[in-house]
Amino acid sequence: MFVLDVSGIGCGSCIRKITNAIQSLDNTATVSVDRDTGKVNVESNESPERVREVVDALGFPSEISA
Ligand SMILES: [Cu+2]
Repeated sequence: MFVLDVSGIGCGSCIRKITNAIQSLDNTATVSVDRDTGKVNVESNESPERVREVVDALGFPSEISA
């Protein structure tokens, strides 16, 4: 499991977009988004950097959480 710090999550539609994008990269991924903190927990065999790029490309600036 890894965590991304994601900016700009405003509503449920943002959460769906992010979840769908990660799951189209890895359809076995489990994604859980905390809108208040911007923390996105990801269970995936994809690398954190790859997932971060996908989220970033959607227009949500993101960092891999330390
Ligand atoms: Cu939104």
